Parts: sequence; C-alpha cells; structure tokens
Amino acid sequence: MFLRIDHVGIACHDLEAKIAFFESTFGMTVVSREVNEEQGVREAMLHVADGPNGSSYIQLLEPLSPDSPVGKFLAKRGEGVHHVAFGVPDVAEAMGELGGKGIRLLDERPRHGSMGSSIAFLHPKDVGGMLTELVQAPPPRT
Ligand code: MC0
Repeated sequence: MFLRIDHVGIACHDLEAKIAFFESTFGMTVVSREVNEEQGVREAMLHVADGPNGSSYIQLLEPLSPDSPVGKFLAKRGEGVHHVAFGVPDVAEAMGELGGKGIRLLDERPRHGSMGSSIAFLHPKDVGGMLTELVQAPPPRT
C-alpha cells in the first residue's frame, strides 16, 4: 500500500529557529514553505533523500493558533514528532481500503497538503498511538 515514508512532521514553537537548527546541524535544505489555513499551520519541508518511489522530507510545523491541532499538541506534549506521513498512489483509494478495515479516518475527503499533495489523516488511537497521514503526490508537470 505504501510507496515510501513521505515525511515526518515535527511540531515546534518557532519555525524559523527550528529550520536554522536542521539546516546547520544536518545540512538539510528547505524546499517549500507554506501557510495552510485549513490545517492551522505554517510549515516548511526539508529534503532528506530521493528514492525510486519519490522523495522524503522532514516537515516542521508551527501552529497558527493555540486551538489548532498542532497548537493543542504542543500544549499537551511539547515539541516533538507530531505525525508520520506515508506516500500512497491514490489517497481516496487508500482511505476506502483502510476505512474498510475499521481504521477511523479523520477526513471525509482528501484535503490540500504540502507542495500540491492530497492528504488524509488516520486516528492515532487506531495506529498504535501514531497520527498517520496518507499523501498522494501531485501529477508531474508536463
Ligand atoms: C492527539 N493525540 C495524538 C496526537 N494528537 N496521538 C499521537 N499523535 C498526535 N499528533 C492523542 C491525544 O493524546 C489523545 O489521547 C487522543 O489522541 C485524542 O486527542 P485529543 O487531544 O483529545 O483531541 P484533539 O482535538 O487534539 O484531536 C486530535 C486529532 C486531531 C489527532 C484527532 O489533531 C486531528 O484531527 N489531526 C489531523 C489534522 C492535523 O493534525 N493537522 C496538522 C498537520 P489520550 O490518550 O490523551 O486520550 S497539517 C499537515 O501536516 C499538512 C500541512 C501536510 O502534511 O501537508
């Protein structure tokens, strides 16, 4: 079902400070910065590696407000791993398959994700305590 680990999302209080840390410590490069109002985050994608099934990233997430998902996570748990995202060929198909297995879907339909992707979340309580994201990459530009 999964093509790759697309990204690991890290919740942080100060996006710019955390970007500087990842750049200077690991030599990573920011490839995208976005504000996603629907998800309540300001986020940056830092490239890790390329593979036959696509690239993988670290995603740094700063909440837009305390009552957003990442804002609530920070208040409860502090900075750290917020979610793991798996690349899938077709997010709607993966949602149907996993929903059919009794995994609770946190989205009724795919939503807009980083870098033009389509995304959906699975309930952490149904995935061993890990908030899980499905990511379908956008079609390549022609
Ligand atoms: C909450 N829980 C988590 C968790 N957040 N467990 C693991 N990882 C997380 N990130 C646990 C809580 O500790 C609690 O367990 C239970 O789940 C219910 O949490 P809650 O605090 O009662 O409920 P809420 O209201 O905080 O909702 C949690 C939930 C929500 C995961 C349902 O955050 C959500 O719908 N997330 C999906 C959207 C999202 O996270 N968007 C931000 C990233 P206990 O045992 O204490 O009951 S957007 C993004 O990443 C985009 C931009 C992209 O990738 O492109």
